[in-house]
This record gives sequence, C-alpha cells and structure tokens, in this order.
Amino acid sequence: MKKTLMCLLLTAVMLCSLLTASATEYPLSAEGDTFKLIIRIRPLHSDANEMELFKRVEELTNIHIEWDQIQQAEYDEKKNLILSANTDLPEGFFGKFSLSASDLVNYGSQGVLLPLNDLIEENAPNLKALFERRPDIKKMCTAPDGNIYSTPYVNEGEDGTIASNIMINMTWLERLGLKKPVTLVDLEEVLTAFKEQDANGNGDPNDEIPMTFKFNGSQRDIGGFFGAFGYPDTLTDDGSHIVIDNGKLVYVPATENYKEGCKYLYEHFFAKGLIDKEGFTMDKKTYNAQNQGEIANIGVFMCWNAFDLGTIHQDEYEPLSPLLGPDGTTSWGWTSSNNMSANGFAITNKCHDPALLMKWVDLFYDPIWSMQCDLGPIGINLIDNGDGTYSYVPTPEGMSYDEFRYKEAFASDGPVALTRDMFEGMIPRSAGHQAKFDRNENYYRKYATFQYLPTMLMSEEDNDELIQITSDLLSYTNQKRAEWLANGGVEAQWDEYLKGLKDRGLDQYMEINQRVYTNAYGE
Ligand SMILES: [Ca+2]
Repeated sequence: MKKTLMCLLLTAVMLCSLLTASATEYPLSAEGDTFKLIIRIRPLHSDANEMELFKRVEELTNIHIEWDQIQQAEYDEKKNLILSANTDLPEGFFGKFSLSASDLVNYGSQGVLLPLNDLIEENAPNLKALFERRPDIKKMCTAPDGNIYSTPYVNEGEDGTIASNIMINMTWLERLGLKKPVTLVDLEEVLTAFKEQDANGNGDPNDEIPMTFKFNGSQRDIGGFFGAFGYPDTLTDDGSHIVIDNGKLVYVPATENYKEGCKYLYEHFFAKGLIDKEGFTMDKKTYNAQNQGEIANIGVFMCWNAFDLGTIHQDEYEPLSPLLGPDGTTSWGWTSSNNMSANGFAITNKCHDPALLMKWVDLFYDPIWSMQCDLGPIGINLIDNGDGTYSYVPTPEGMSYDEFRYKEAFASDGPVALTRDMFEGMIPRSAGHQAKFDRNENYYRKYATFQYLPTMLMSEEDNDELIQITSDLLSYTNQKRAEWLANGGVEAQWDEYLKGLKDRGLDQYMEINQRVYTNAYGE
C-alpha cells in the first residue's frame, strides 16, 4: 500500500517536473512581435480586433496579430486567389475553415505551408500532450507523406456526429388528433392533414407549409431520408455521396435503393406538394427566416437545433426519429468530420518566426483557453467556480446564445481541442449543445448505422486526380437528384444516368477513395 502511494507520489512529481520543464513561459516575447494571419469571419462574429478573447491573448503573450478578416461568403474565392497567385500570403491561416484538406496537402507538398512536426515537438507542449493522449487526433492530422501541415480542430462538446434532425409541430398534431409519425406512410398521412386542414388554427386552411427543407443544405437537407430505402445520402453539395458499409465504400446515388428513394419521395411527397419545393432554391438565410410570424406555419422542418427557425415557436416542436421505409427499416448517416478535422491552424513559408507563432497558437490548445476560444471568455460568457469547474453566464435578454458567444469569442471554428472528458468534469455542455446531444442520443443514434466518408488527407497525386473528377461527378449527381425529387423521371433516365456517372469517372473516384480510406483506417 505504502509502496503504491510512494510510486504515485513519485509519478506525480515526475509529471510535474516534466510539465514545468516544457511549460511555455509568458509573455512569449519581451519586446513584442506582430504576425499577419488570415481569418474567416462569420456574419455573427465581431471585428477580430475588438474581440475580448484576442485582446486577452495579446495581453498574455505580448504578440500582436494583424488580422486579414475575410467574410465567410467570399472566403473560398479570395483564399484560393491568394494561394494560387502566391502573393499577399499571410504568415498563418487561423481556424477550421481557413484551409481545406486538399489545400493542406497541395500547398504543404509545394512548401507553401510548413511541416509542423518539429515545430510542435519543440514549441507546443499543449499540442504534444494532446497528441500523446489522443493518438487518433495526431493520426488525423498526419498527411500520407508523414507531415503535419495543420494543427487540429476538435470539439466533442457540440455533437455534430449526427448533423440533421427532424422536428415536428406537436400543437398541430394534437389539434388534428394525429400521432407522431413512425413510418414514411404515417408521415405522408400527417403532412396531407397539415396541408388540407387548418392545422395552425387561424381559420385559414391554406397558410400551412406541411414540411420544409433546403436541398444540399447540410443539416437542412433530406439526404438522410434515403436511409429508409437502404443507404442515407450525403447532405451538402460537396458531400462525397459515399457511405462506409463494413469497410467498403458505396456511392449511394448509384444504388438501386437510391433509385427507389427518388421515386418514392417524388411520388409520395413532392408530387403531392407535401414538401416545399422552394427548398430547392432558397438560400440559408431565407430558410432560417421562416416560421417567424405570430402563428407557426411550418409543420415539419430539418435542422441542427430546434431553434434554427427562431425561438418564437420552438416549444411547439419535438424531434422525430428517422422514418421507417417500405420494408420497415431505416438508417441515418453519421460523420466524424464535424467534431474533428485536420485544419485548425497552418503556418506559411512567409512566417518570420515559425517557432514563436507555434508557441502562440499552442495557447489555444490549453484546455482553459480552448474553452474560452469556443465558449467565450471567463467573466463574460463563463463563470470560474474556483474549483476547477466552470459554468455559463446566462444569455442576456434579447440575444441568442450564439449572438452572445460570437461577440467576444471566435466560437465554433477555432484552432481548439475541446475533448469529451472536459465535458464530464470541467464544464457542462451548454443548454443548446446538451439538447442536441440528447436529441441525437434519444432519437437518432440507434439508426445511425452508416458513416459518411470522413475528410481524408491524401497524396498530392491522388488529390490531383480526384480534383479532375469530383466537381463534374458531384454536380451531375446533385442536379439529377434535384430534378428527380422535384419532377420525377428517375426510372426512365436511370440507365443513361449510370452511364453518365461512369463517363464522369465514378470508377476511378471510388478506387482512389477506397484505397486512401483503407490505408488510413484499415478494412
Ligand atoms: Ca391555417
């Protein structure tokens, strides 16, 4: 007993000395220094120069950042220009969406982005500790050439493994004496009643939209509904359309089940006006602005959060599990890529002091700074309980939680690591994140049988070959899906379509993805 205690003590002491030996000292520079970074800004974000988070980071590190802030809507175009012209390169790219996986490999292998392996080893104790604790994260960040071109983004607090949820208006169901639908047949019945009757009770039987969605709009899409016929389809216009079935990759829109799905969803829902066709064209802003009138006018909607269509009528809605298909089964897709990706922060060959910049970004991987970067600064968004735990400052009246959080913090896109253990002791999930987690747990998890292809780092050669194929193949697939859901015709065009997929390089697309996937994850 005594010996064990002694051992523990020794281990603790050794750990402490190790930590002390490698711990970073602040400020990072006595005389100060400035780095120029590119950052992608969402509409909700404040000016990065005004954010309390970055002010505090500067105060601690004595490093000033000259931010080149680019709005989300124009980001990719501007970023691609900067990278391809190789002029105005920043010293680093900040945040999860600042570079894509193919940017990392392309510009990494060209030497535009620096390999970070040694820089991390020598200057980033927080990242090093993370990689030791979570080898899966290190593996995800490592390109096939063995180099790490970006620090990771990890957030296991917000449950993005299952992005899309279905919400249904319970007040309408009760008013019409209907039960929550379980099968697609039930859903058709319920939506028909929503359409034909005065479901919202204002005396007008024609102002109800039975169900809304946004085509390829991520969580707002109905790609998951194809799971009722076999495999769920992806949800975004750049989604791979690939799911993994026991280690084998499947191109969902080339399967018979998908054909059945297109036919069924058209005949039973779109042709009957039960799902709003505006969903094929409306933008995200228009989608999210629905249902804000005095009386709810949406019966069913696709979402990430129950409050995606505003908070006014939020309490009228409850989640629906994926609807069972004609053979009485269903599946729903899940992804690892929303919680974790290989692009948190990258350093370019224009950086005047890579070691110092690496020390600076390593601060964001300290659990307390990760937490503040994502959830907001202590004293503004968070309360320090003084015992190693933290809680949330209530969101002020008249603001949404996200408005409150994005004002003083970089929030959901940072170079951070919020691992699941942090939410089991240090800080609870926020109310919205907990609700999302519970919704997934209680309504979706058991149906989430197929994983969407994760974002993978691949060799430049494979990447170049895929780039030749992907855009044409995906846009053809997406265009046909929209056409068949909106207007029908899948059966008549199916054989020609399969040939069209082949002509656009489907076999090569699958061969490369399968090989890269198997190398990275095994069978
Ligand atoms: Ca009405």
